[in-house]
Amino acid sequence: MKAWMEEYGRGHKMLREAIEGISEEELRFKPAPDHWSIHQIIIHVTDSEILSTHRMRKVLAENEPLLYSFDQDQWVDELRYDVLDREQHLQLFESLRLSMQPILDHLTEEQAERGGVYPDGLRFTFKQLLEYRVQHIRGHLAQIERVRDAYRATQS
Ligand code: NI
Repeated sequence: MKAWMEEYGRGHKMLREAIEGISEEELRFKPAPDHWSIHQIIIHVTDSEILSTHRMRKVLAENEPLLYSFDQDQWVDELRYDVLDREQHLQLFESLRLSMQPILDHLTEEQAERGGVYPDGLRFTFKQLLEYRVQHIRGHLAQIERVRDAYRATQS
């Protein structure tokens, strides 16, 4: 659990490092019409963080609450991620993670095992939700690398 918390705390730094020095053209590049640009990935990661921070707080505050998911592709289109401000979202992501830090610092074993249930009946504990947050960033960092490879391929 400690290692997950530590990486959770570094998520913002990892994202910043992954996009450091990348040109706006590359940040907006889409490997295919239905694939996300790095810009869109950053906004998605933040939107996902808004929902999951709420989810993590709900699990701690309420007794076996109902948890919600979102249709991520629909959000990209309907919220027009292309016109949203990336820097604002990076700051928001950082604030969300920082806001959880005192909660994590004082987390008891009982709290770590508290859970919530999705409409399909799947139950997740706070600990699992936290681990999923870390894996979510890992997955999207790998995706950013794939987009960068695809961009480089168009430049040669
Ligand atoms: Ni995602």
